[in-house]
Amino acid sequence: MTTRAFILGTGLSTALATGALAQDYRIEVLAEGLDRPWALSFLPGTSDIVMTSRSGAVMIFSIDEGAITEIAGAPEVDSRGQGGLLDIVPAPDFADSGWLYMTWAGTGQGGTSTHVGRARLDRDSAALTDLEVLHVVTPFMDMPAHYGARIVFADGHLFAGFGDRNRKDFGPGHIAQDLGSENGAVIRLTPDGEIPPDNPFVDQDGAAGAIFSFGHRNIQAMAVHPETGAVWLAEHGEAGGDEINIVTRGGNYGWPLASFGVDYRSGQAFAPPHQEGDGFVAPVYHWPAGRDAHFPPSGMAFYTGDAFPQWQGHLLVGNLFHRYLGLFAVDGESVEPVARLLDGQGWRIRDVAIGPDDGFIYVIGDGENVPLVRLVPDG
Ligand SMILES: [Ca+2]
Repeated sequence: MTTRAFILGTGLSTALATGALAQDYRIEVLAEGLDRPWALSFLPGTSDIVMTSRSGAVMIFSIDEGAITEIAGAPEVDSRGQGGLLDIVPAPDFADSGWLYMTWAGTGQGGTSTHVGRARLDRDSAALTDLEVLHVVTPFMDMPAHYGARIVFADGHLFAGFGDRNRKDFGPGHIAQDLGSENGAVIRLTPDGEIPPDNPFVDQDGAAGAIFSFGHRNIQAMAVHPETGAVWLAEHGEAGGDEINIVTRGGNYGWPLASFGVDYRSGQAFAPPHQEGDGFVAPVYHWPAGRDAHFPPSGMAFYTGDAFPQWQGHLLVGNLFHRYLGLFAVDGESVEPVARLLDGQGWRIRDVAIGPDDGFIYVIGDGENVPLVRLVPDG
């Protein structure tokens, strides 16, 4: 592969602490000046990366050419606050169907809501066609925050995780505890957007049939475990109390009735922590309260390539506020932090993907004027 010509620059080579997972790497900058990117995914069967911008743009970065092509026909989005065009994921049968699945904030009913849709990618015309909305999260709300919204395919279905729209009523009536609301929940759909008849709440009066799990605060990362096929996610706590969870059918993940975080405003706990016997699904890993130790997650990926064999099966999660990519050792359902990758770069991490051919680790920044980089083993 002759990829060096377009590389804009290389960063520091950073050795990890000693240990079985130690590995030097270097940082190669592939593109600069990106405007508010939110997601990146590799197009199956290619070395091309599809990316979104919260402004509403869909772009393809060709590793072979080192160039970005903007794709026409993206959905109309509301990019106020934390909204805009969010995740983008190719269908499992992308090679045949060309479907790209997306999430975005859209307007209606006097507010905004997270939308899930898909469109076919026509490479020849650099356009999306056949755009269709598959699911609109209900209810619409007037707060432009905590939309989620990641998508993964697992178990032959589409899973999407949404946020609680930043509701501050920390009681049992909270929207994340309301099975009639899809905010603060994970939904499960067929690839055509239908509600599967074996979803956990389809026969429950007043419940949204799409819901698969609930009691989540703001899901910003999802990934499928490469061996178990389980859906893992990371969600923001309030001030601290961020969590890594494994999604279970019908599970209540506790927000805001159980949390390791504290109220942003008062600094006081507003709920007991997750504990044995409270009826909530506890996280497999959580961060403590407070801004120093918290870990507001962004994108995540299990490492599955050959370039970093020590990291095989372990988990990479972006940390927005503290601006690094966390490497976590995973052993079954045990999760332990190992290293801070890309620490000291000065930009927030938004999403991470593993190159299917080269096994390198691809990362986009968050905010305005941020790069696309990759981590390549060194030494
Ligand atoms: Ca929880």
